[in-house]
Amino acid sequence: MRTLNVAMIGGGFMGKAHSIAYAGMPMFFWPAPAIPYRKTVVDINDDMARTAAARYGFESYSSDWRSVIEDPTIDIIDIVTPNDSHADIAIAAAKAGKHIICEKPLARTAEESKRMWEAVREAGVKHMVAFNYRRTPAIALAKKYIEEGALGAILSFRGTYLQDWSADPNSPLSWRFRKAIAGSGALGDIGTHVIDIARYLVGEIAEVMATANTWIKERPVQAGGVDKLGTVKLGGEVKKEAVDVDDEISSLLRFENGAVGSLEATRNAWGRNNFITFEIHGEKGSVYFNYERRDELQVCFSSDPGDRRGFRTVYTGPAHPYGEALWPIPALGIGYTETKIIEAHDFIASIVNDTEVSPNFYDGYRIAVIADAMIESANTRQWVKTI
Ligand code: SOE
Repeated sequence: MRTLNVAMIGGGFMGKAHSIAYAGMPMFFWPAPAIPYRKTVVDINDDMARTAAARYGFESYSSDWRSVIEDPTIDIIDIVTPNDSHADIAIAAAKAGKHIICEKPLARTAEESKRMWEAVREAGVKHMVAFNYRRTPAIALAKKYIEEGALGAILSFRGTYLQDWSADPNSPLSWRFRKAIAGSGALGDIGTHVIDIARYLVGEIAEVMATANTWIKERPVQAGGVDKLGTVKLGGEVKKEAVDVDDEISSLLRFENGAVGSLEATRNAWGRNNFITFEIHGEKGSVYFNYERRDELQVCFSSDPGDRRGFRTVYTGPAHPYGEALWPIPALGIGYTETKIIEAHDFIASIVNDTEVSPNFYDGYRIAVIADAMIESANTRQWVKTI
């Protein structure tokens, strides 16, 4: 069986998720398309790189990302760093002929994302952007129903991504609240997941009209270190600095195929944790999904007899997308890890079989165009076209 050597750049939370995915992928998908070998992990902090190598099972570590790009034994560059370094690393990796998987959002802006897409296209390498949630079996099942025509023509999409980890004003000002590093706030971090799901299920987004708000104008500064996603609070005399990104985005959507929709994303919604939801209405039925109950897809078909019509629950399992590879009984429990394992599988299969995988850097670029248009619309209070 072929082995592909992985160099992962970034040793934080997302590095953990990707490492588990490489280790677990052959356990779910057998025979595996290839075995991903965890060769080198890179972090600019030498201590973190050493710890990540030991903890995440990498053969070696480094604090210099350029050294792994120059290393001829590396097949895959995996980018799990903050957003401001994605473009430099990905463009250098493409020029060196490496296949690339990059965490979301692809970059800070559409302009950066476009340069990344052009670089991978010119190099002819495989590329993927890690919008993992579309690989939740229940979301892939919604896609199957839509493609089979079970919902008829799609009329509307209502999507949300609500969290509360930054609702406390004492949650520190990590890189996620700095425009220069993150590009945008809740929009880029989590709203882009909903854009990905909307494009995947309904189609290309043609026009947006948005509002953006920054509820907490300044936050205590986190001095270096890993972003702890609000689990650490910095109160008292700690220095504060201004937040220059959105805490919340709300947008109306018009799709190229005539469907309409809405998107809301915030990290300030007390009581909501990973509340990714969508409800889709078609001419012949509806589906509803909530990631906090991610084994379930709620469905309602107009063909159901009138006295039985209503939403019912399909629990995903072996009969559904990815079901044969996952667990043998419906509702045993799909998690974040499983979505990352499926993502790693589909990326590695695209390398081995020389096929295109989605979402790729083109999708990442399109998502960035739509996100930038939402910010423009929030500033101008006008509809903004995205194609
Ligand atoms: C923080 O909001 C975050 O870690 C996002 O960056 C991830 O993409 C999301 O899946 C979980 O929440």
